[in-house]
Amino acid sequence: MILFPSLPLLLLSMVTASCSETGCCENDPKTCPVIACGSPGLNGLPGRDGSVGAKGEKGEPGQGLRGLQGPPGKLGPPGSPGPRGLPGVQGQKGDNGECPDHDQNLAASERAALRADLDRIKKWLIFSLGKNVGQKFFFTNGEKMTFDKVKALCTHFQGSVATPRNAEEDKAIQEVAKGDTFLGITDVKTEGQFVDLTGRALTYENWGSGEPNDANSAEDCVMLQTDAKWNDISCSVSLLAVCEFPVS
Ligand code: MFU
Ligand code: CA
Ligand code: CA
Repeated sequence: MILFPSLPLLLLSMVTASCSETGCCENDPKTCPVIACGSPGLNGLPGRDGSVGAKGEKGEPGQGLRGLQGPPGKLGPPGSPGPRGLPGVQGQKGDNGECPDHDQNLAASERAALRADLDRIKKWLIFSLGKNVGQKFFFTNGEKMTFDKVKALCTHFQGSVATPRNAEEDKAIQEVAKGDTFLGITDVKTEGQFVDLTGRALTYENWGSGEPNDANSAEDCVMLQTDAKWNDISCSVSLLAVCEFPVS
């Protein structure tokens, strides 16, 4: 609502008010030259609200009841893993697995095929590298080494140092080696008593003339020479390595 539509009207109302207070006019005609004397005017309406004051200081905490507890906060990050627990109790034995007939037949045929392949590979190996006499294969890697190294090499390949049990095996070892070779025979345990590496007595011997002589009291190994004869020799010399493997 507009209280005073224009400034002149507002001034007029103010002049009227001051005139009525003094109760003059007749005594001082100069003061109110325009307005005729009469009853005092009505009070003006209250002025407009003033502008908003400065913000007051924060008040003391209220004395009323506390508010309700808020909802739980967000989940925190995972902690580091704990120490390993003790092993659990062993479970019960499981049921027997199923093995249909056709699977067994397949496995059997696969086994037969593998067996055939293996036999063929063995024949190639013997043909190109080794010799087969009776129930033994003889092989060499063509390297010279001390007796202990020959033993380790043959054992590594699940064989043993070549040990002739008869003339035929003796000849086969010579043919494989083509050089001075260690045999799997020693008198380390009892001087002068040559046995094989399992401690068994020899079934065949082919010593050269005057051998074994334990020269310098230091010959406990046996060498198959290129002249096909045996000679006792130091185990520390390096000779060709020949191993034997059982035929299976
Ligand atoms: C013979 C052999 C020895 C050695 C030496 C050089 O002794 O018995 O083993 O080979 O010759 C005289
Ligand atoms: Ca000896
Ligand atoms: Ca000798």
